This record gives sequence, C-alpha cells and structure tokens, in this order.
Amino acid sequence: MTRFLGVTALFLALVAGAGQCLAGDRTLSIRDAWVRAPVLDGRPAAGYFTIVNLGGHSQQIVGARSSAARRVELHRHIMKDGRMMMRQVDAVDVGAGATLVFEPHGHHLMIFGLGPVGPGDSVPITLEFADHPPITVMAEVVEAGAGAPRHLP
Ligand SMILES: [Cu+2]
Repeated sequence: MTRFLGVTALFLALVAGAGQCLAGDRTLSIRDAWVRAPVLDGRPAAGYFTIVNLGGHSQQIVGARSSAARRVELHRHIMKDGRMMMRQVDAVDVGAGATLVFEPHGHHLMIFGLGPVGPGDSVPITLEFADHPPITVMAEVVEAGAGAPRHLP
C-alpha cells in the first residue's frame, strides 16, 4: 500500500508538471555536485553533477556561474578525427523525465578563476535555465586527478 501511494504521488507530480512552463515551476533536481581542483594554479577546474528533470517538458541549461569563480562555462567532450576534444556549448537540453550526468569525458563545467580551494572544501555552483529559476548547489572539491568523491556513484 505504501508503495502504491508512492507511485500515485509520483504520477500526480508528473501530471502537475506536465504542460506547465511557469517561472515558478520547480521540476528540476540537481545532486552529487563535485569539482576537481586544477592541476596547476591558474588552470580551470572542472565541475560535475547529476540533473534530473521530473517535469513534463524538456528544460535547457543555458549558463552556469559561481560566486567563488570568475567565469563558468558549459563544455562537452566530443570525438573528432579519433581524438577526444572539448568544446564550449551554449546550452544543454535535459529532456522531460530525463536524468543527465555531467561527468569526466562527457558534459562538464569549466570553472575559471576559482579561488584557492582544497579537498574537502565546497563551492557554490549556480545553473541557469531558459525556462526555470536558477538553482544553486554546493559542490564538493576533490584534488586534481581524483575521481568523484567516494560516496557518489
Ligand atoms: Cu572543458
């Protein structure tokens, strides 16, 4: 019965989100945010997170910023001529009901001018959307070259 109620609640939440594109419509969730410190001072750091779109229409990430950094860009890795390269992108789509993982060798944030941080610190990351209020999350800092914090998938 508990399970049934849970499913019903999710269904109602999806129905409530469907077809609505209001500014106050909060259908996005961001979790597991982390930042890999730069190898050398002055080089950009990389940021990663998981975003879930519980809404009934697709959403678009159109920018990112951090009060702890000078500039944050949206990037993705692509294969070109058999080589892995990265490109800045203007926007990233998150389809209705989709989960998108920003991760090494995929979509990521390039964080320029990040203040002095070390492993265990947290930095705020704000994502901006075409049709959703900005969302700020705290990202855990790991040392250069390290993988995701161990408690993350
Ligand atoms: Cu990049």
